[in-house]
Amino acid sequence: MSDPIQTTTKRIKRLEIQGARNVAIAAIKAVETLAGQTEAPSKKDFLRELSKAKEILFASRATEPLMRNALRLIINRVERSEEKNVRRLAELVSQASEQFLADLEESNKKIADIGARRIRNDSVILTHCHSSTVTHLLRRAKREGKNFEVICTETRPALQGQITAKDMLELGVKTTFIVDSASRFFMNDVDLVLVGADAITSEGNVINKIGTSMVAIVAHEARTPFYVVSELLKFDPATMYGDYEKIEERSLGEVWKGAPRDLVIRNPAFDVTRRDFIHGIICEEGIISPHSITEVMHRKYDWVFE
Ligand code: RUB
Repeated sequence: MSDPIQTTTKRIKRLEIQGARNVAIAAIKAVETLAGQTEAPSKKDFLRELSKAKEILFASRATEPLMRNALRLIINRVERSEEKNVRRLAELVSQASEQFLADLEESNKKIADIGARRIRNDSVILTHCHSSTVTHLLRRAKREGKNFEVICTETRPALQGQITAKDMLELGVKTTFIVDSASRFFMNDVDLVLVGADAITSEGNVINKIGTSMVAIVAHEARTPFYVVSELLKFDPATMYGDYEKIEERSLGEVWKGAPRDLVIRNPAFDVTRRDFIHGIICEEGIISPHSITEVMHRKYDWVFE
């Protein structure tokens, strides 16, 4: 039997599974499969197995609080249960996983409903990288009969902008593909910038694909509204207690294969966009100010602070 944790981790590291939401969904499913296959003789052994799986998945990509919040919640259910029978505990993992996935789906739907209203007819929207949440919102707007164009940035070095561009063409949306550094060139023609999020800090800053903060600054300078489209559970509670969100650094070969020896290459996967450049976070609770994030989290998902 193949190891679901190792298989999923490999696919996440290689970006075959990308985007915070898809990463979290894949990690949840891997843990659910592991629980279904477990041969742990006792609750203690089962918990040890789950904890090891969690650590391996967390290490697959450092900047993924949605995955971390989900797996903590699911494994906590087992820790807190009075149940001793491993089979029944495995069922508990399955139930908690399915519930989390259903809630995530519901949030995604609400975000699309709310965000689609922000799309004006005949507008031009710029997006960076590939966010399944942004794509879902645009799909909803299109289905509602809104007419709009999309500009996709290439998103060096892994070129996730190509995924967005293909999604948009499939929707029948007029799509323009540009290199990242052309963002300012086109910004005056843009009505709205929509980007996803990997993490939201307690101060309301947003971490997303490298280059997002540059797009935000450019949008600010051009007075173009810049919105983050994100499930609230991308909030990282550890930032509340002083931790910085870790920024993953990826392989140098992604930037320049066969680069001269002794050349220093850096390849951070994400950057931080300050809340001052964000008009609003479009989330399942509505369009909120990034300043209100901890208040909203306490109201809606108080368990993340436990
Ligand atoms: C993807 C990225 C996406 C967010 C949000 O980076 O930065 O904007 O993850 O995506 P990578 P979603 O390709 O390195 O994973 O809305 O799908 O969660």
